[in-house]
Amino acid sequence: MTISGPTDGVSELVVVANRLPVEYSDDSAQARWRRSPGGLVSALEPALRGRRATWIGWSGQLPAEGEETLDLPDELDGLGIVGVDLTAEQVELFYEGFSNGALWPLYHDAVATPAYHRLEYEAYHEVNRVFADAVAAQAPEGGTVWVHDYQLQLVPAMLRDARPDLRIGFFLHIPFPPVELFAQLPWRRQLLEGLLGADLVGFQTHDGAQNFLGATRRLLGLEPGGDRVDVPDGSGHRTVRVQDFPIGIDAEGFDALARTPEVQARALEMRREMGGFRLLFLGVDRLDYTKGIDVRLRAFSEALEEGLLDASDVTMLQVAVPSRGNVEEYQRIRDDIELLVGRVNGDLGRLGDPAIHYLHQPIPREELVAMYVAADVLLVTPLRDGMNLVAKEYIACRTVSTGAVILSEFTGAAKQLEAAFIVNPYDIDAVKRALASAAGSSPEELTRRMEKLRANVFEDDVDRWVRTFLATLEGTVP
Ligand code: GDG
Repeated sequence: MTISGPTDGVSELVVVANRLPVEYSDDSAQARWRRSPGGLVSALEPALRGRRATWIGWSGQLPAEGEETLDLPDELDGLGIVGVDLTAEQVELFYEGFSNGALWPLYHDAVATPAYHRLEYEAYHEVNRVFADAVAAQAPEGGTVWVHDYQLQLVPAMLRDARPDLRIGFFLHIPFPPVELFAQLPWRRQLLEGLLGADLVGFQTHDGAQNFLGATRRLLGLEPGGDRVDVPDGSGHRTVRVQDFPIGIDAEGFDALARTPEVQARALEMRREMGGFRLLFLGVDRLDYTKGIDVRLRAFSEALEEGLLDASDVTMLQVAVPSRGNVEEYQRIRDDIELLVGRVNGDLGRLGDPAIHYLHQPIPREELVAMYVAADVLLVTPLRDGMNLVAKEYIACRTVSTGAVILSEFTGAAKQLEAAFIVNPYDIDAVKRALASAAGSSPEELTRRMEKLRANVFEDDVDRWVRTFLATLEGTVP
């Protein structure tokens, strides 16, 4: 494994995440690396602007035997880039194995059974060490480091050992489970101690922060108080702050894109293509078993069968973006969902007029925004979700304050978006009723709700998330 990129160590903020925010494009005469669109990099853009920053992560490259990895640029649009190279075996064991086969299901209420394999944990430890070493070599004296997400939970403590001069923040994008579940993990102590290497540990929700503090009490015997916990450090102790920082989106950016004539025209065209129906229901998710895609398909089809919704009046579009296709559980959920779509369309569709339009492909951003503009009702029914940005993006695109969101109570977003139609996704009858209720609400009622939702999304936007996290970490918030 090699580290590539600049080595002069002069950046002020170091961001560490499993993936680098870059992609290689060879679709033009000028093949080159460019910033990958969306995701964490757009979220952090405002914070990265105006200060020196370096991003450390894996480029996603897995060269075939005998091939070299492509050289990464040292810098891209002013952002320092440092690549961490991983082997195919490490990706299989650390990423697909421990991160996505053990931690992902465990942290999402074990909605799929987590698999704990010692070899995979060893690879997780090894790869976390590689990331920590890369950061230790890059970060300037006294600099700030922001580590992201469940793949890198051992990094904070490893980094503190090597570089006690650094200010270290960690943010978990997914839920942190109740201690009764977390306690299953054979390496629970190592992960808690890993996270406690940070000065600030951030979660999406208050519940996540409380679950973590509870785990430090129950499993490490610490005595957390308020939003802090003291941890032994040499002969004394160190205080770790633990708080919720609900992530937001670039609401103004989505709003502006939704207003462009091109997107507006495409939204109208989409509705025509889908039969010009009165009401369009929409779901957009990575194809993941936590997202409850089957829940909404069932509720929608039962609502049609029982006449709660009239098939000649409604249609549904479900986008299931391909994700983690090498992990077995993901292959199974794809089969389950596609079987269900086929059944519903077989039973309830008509020639040229399916009940459910289904796409299993990545969608360009403008097209996605046109879908948000076109849809009357967004269905967000995860069994558990850290936040759910799709709900917030849809709301930001409802520029004329129409439309409705059906939102699972088990998303982080439900804690903020109280004016949505909040549902328990395990209760199909309740989801069905919510569909009918959203479809039958008066325009005034929907506008009243949407105005509240838009106020939430515009106020707690991504800029605020970044500023609050970094200000807390850097000590300007007492
Ligand atoms: C994790 C947590 C938390 C998806 N497909 C396409 C596409 N996307 C974009 C969406 C949205 C993002 O990806 C998905 O974010 P979500 O929040 O909905 O879900 P996860 O991927 O599970 O994200 C989650 C999040 O981290 C942030 O902290 O909210 O709880 O699980 O931005 O728009 N964008 C485009 N084409 C696609 O096909 N353009």
